[in-house]
Amino acid sequence: HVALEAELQARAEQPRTPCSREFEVVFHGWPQAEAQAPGRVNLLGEHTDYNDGFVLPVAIPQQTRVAMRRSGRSHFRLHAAELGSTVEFTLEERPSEHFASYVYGCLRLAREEGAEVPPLDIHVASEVPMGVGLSSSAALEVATLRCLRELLGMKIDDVRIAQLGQQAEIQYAGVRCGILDQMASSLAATDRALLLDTRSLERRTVPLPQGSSVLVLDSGVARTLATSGYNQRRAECEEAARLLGVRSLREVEHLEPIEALPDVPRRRARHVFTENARVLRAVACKDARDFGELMNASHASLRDDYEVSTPELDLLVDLLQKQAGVYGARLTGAGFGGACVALCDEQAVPQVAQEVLAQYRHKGHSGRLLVPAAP
Ligand code: GAF
Repeated sequence: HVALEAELQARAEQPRTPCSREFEVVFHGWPQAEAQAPGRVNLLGEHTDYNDGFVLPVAIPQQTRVAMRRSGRSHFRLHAAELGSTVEFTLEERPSEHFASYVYGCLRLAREEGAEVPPLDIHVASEVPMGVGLSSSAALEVATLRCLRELLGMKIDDVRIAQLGQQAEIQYAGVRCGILDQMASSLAATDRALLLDTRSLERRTVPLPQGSSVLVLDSGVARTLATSGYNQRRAECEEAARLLGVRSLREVEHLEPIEALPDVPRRRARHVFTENARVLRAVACKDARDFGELMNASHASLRDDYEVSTPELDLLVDLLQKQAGVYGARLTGAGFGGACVALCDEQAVPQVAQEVLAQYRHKGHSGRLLVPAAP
């Protein structure tokens, strides 16, 4: 306890970050702990994680920052630009604001993990674009849990943090997600991709193909159906696994039994099967063009077999794929709107972004550049 107090004191004497300065403006005192976590963009391996499959995300530069202190009050106070005002709650009454439910979920799960969680003042500042498929919610969960680990001296590692974040999403935000986003936010770096086996959680980092760089553009179309459509896809995969007599679609070793299924389970399972294979082939690619071809094939599979694309995503992906300097492009994240990711010649990134966004605008849509982040 004494060591913890000394540690907190030492922290209190550290230079102030913008997040802790904002905390001070809101709560009139300094935070006792601060942590951050990035969003992610998934290069390949979409809708495979809840089927025990492979994923290949990379962290993005944008971060979510969380600052906290013990409040000495009877309730929690949570402040974030996204909330508009300070939200108050106790651990026994769930806040009605959707954004607050992610933080609330983490607090509850930290308590279930054995931590004594006293009432806290919490400030959240996020640069991760929300609602576009770059895991703003996972960044919030991981940053919140990291901050709690630091403040309360919790003995949990980065994998456990990802698992608790996933539970916060499932139990408190109503999305039956896999573990891709939270593992990426907790463990991925921006300069190498993270190859993750979501069944065993074995992982290793792999370099991007030489001379290539990642570009992410927002289609400007808010994700619709993201929650209901997502949970429905998951249920369809579970049904396909049941029909095939396996615990998860990861266990299917050949395409033949999948091709014999009725229409919907066949197409859902075929996407998962071929997408897992694409991830494993991609990490063996030396040439960016081969990697890009796999991304193009992934988009076609997500559009035709998995049915999570939209006309705007298809248009933006098409414009990207036709642009010189682009090796491959696809929708990224859950789909139903949101962003596209492209693998580009690193020299060409600014020009590709400018030209594709102009063409997209010309067709009556308003997209925007998300990664690399505008200065
Ligand atoms: C969302 C989910 F949160 C992830 O778990 C993953 O399933 C992804 O959609 C699709 O690949 O981001």
